[in-house]
Amino acid sequence: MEVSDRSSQPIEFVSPKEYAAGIPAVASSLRHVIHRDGVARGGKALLKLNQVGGFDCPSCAWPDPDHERAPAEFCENGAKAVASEAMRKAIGREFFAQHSVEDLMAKDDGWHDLQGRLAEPMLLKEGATHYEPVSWDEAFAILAEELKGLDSPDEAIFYTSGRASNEAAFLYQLFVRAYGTNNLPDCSNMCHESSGTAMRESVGVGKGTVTLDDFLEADVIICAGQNPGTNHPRMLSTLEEAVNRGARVVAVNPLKEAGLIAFSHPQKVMGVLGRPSPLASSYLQVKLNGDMALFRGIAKCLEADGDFVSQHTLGYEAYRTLLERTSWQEIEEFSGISRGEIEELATLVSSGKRRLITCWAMGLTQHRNAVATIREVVNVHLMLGAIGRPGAGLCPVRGHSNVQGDRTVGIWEMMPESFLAALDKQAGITSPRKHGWDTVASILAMQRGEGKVFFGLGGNFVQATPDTDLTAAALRKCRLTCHVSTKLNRSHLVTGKRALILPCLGRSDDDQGRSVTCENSMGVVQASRGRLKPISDQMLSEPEIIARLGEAVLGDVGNIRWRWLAEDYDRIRDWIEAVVPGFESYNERSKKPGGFYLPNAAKERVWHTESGMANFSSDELDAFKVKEGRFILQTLRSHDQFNTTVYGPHDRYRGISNGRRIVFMNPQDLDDLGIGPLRAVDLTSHWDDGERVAENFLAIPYDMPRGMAAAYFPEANSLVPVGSYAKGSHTPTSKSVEISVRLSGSSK
Ligand SMILES: Nc1nc2c(c(=O)[nH]1)N[C@H]1C(S)=C(S)[C@@H](COP(=O)(O)OP(=O)(O)OC[C@H]3O[C@@H](n4cnc5c(=O)[nH]c(N)nc54)[C@H](O)[C@@H]3O)O[C@H]1N2
Ligand SMILES: Nc1nc2c(c(=O)[nH]1)N[C@H]1C(S)=C(S)[C@@H](COP(=O)(O)OP(=O)(O)OC[C@H]3O[C@@H](n4cnc5c(=O)[nH]c(N)nc54)[C@H](O)[C@@H]3O)O[C@H]1N2
Ligand SMILES: [Mo]
Repeated sequence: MEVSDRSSQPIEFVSPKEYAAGIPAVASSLRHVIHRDGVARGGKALLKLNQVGGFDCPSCAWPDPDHERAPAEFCENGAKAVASEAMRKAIGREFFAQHSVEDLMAKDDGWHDLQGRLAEPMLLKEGATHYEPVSWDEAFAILAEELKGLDSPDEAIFYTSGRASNEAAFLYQLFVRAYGTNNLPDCSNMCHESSGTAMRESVGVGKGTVTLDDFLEADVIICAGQNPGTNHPRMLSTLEEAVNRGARVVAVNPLKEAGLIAFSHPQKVMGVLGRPSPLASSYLQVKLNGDMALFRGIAKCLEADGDFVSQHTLGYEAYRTLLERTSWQEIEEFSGISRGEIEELATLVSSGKRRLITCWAMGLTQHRNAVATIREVVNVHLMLGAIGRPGAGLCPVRGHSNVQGDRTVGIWEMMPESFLAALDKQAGITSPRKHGWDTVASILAMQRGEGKVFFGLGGNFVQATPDTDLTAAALRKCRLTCHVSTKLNRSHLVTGKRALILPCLGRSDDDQGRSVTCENSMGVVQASRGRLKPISDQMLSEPEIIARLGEAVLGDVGNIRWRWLAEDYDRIRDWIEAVVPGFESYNERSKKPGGFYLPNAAKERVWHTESGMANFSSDELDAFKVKEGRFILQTLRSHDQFNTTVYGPHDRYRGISNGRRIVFMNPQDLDDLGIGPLRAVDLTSHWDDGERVAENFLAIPYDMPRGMAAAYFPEANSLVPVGSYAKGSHTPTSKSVEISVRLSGSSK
């Protein structure tokens, strides 16, 4: 699936920026809003973004301040997300009559996003070249025919992307389980699954244990494997405030990312006119996948907090022995960081009150040993007793705005028995107990011909998953693929025999005055209400779509009356309250300004692990290694995209204009290969089952450790083998792919 770069301008690169935000960020937000014809709509929407009584930003999951909120409580990339969703342009029957599926396939992802909002249900009939309009009734009849026609409910796959509200997600999993399967893969499988798995094993809770207030009390904040300047820009104001109060920020990242170096607050006069404030006081350019070694090294230097360790933990003795056995040589070699620097960091985190927060994102979760790496981070916190007290704790920084909430309310292929039993009692059904397929298993099941109907509640499966060509072929084997979506994407074009597009309301759209709820990265649940008049009367809300699906496929079963539930979301919230602990007085509390915190046992030092204690892990030290002459490739986000939605062709902070098909490499490595800047190269990935090639990436010299490479997601996804995933969490290893690099046109 090769798609060329849209931009007709030549690719340019200049030195990367040394700070994030400031005037260019403000200018860029406004440009995106205006460019997408949404001046009035987009502008109006921005005023309601993240305000009490307004709607939750559809971009990342970083929390809103608990106390006072600024009049403009959004960032440049939140503005881009809103501008993309709030487009006035509608695409319906004329658009699809004009463009065949094949035509649309040849366009790039950025072009798809610019076309506008999906405005009416569309059907691609078997053998047809074009989508045509279909009524909602007919669409549900087709879904019912296909889903009822399967030999087993386990032949259907129900994917979720993390933008779905709690109400939509709860109703969806209710439908899927009443239908009879746990095949509920979600974007989280590719995202923070490793964090959930690791933290549940270590501390009994799969979620972060800190709040925004903790950042203001922390002494040290480590940001490992994340690029907040682009992906969580509002986090920079939190970090800035923490630094102003005396905290030290330590960045751990193979790439020098502008947002971690310094920050200029775009919404403060000082920030716009004044100097950027430095953020990271030290910047460790770790090797890709070297974090386990780095944290092992820190632990090796620490003196444990004896009281905490004896009262709250198990496994310390074994871990201590392992620490002594791990050599500095291995630690330095795997991490690429010198013993001296590690010792310095260890002194920093163990001085004073030992108030340490560690934040991480995809740089830690998308490796083969991701679970072991995150457990190693937890080990350090356990040694310091740096969890469950003010200013200290674990902070996996979530991606999608409601990915955490979706999991809380049941989107998981293996929800625990306690949840299923409560669901069954409330709904009067018997949920299946057999675990379902996660994302990787779903791809393989479709490839084998065992997954036959694919339904997506949001997202862009073919572009988000690894091994693009293999996944595309797998989807094409389905009898039906169906997507509930706001915007056109490639998953509408790589279809089963028949395909449906069901257009839904987005976060910013007025849903007859109704509000939904979302849970942010720190466990705060609050109401979100869109205010923009929907651009078409043919769009339905997600809960309505699911209710009508339930009605068409199952009819009212047990205690479930689909339409009644979806008419008034208070009723869905009452059901969530009855099923999920922590949602007492849900309706009342979620409507209060600022919402409410869900309980988090680990934060209270109550350990819901099997042992009832927090567990040290003792995994053998490990790092991804490649053959001599090869490189480790990570796939990452540019500044102008939200996952598979491409807003533009630039990556401002990294100094890139007009191109996405590029590969960043160490200048010395490029020299050794005789590859000059901007020369076209072919990338070949190597895996047990053979090679995958992606052609014509332009080489960009970049400040990063030797032997490493970086290219954008989703352009480089075709190189990630579906069989390469994290042990224990099945998260594709999007940050460690073994590749070789050669000039395009040359033989090996
Ligand atoms: N604007 C915008 N916001 C977003 C998104 C978006 O696409 N656009 N996506 C959302 C989603 S779903 C998510 S999950 C988050 C993603 O947020 P991030 O995790 O920040 O996203 P990535 O671009 O994948 O960045 C990974 C970072 O980790 C570093 N890294 C890679 N490998 C390693 C490693 O082995 N060790 C260390 N220490 N660092 C490493 C990379 O150099 C890069 O800086 O952002 C969310 N927010
Ligand atoms: N190689 C590589 N692959 C990766 C990653 C990586 O770092 N590298 N990151 C992974 C991560 S962290 C994630 S989270 C996944 C993301 O995977 P997904 O969540 O599947 O992908 P998105 O690009 O966020 O989905 C975008 C689509 O969602 C639809 N959409 C937007 N808003 C709404 C809404 O309100 N309702 C509905 N129904 N639809 C909506 C739009 O049609 C849009 O085209 O990708 C993963 N894939
Ligand atoms: Mo994500």
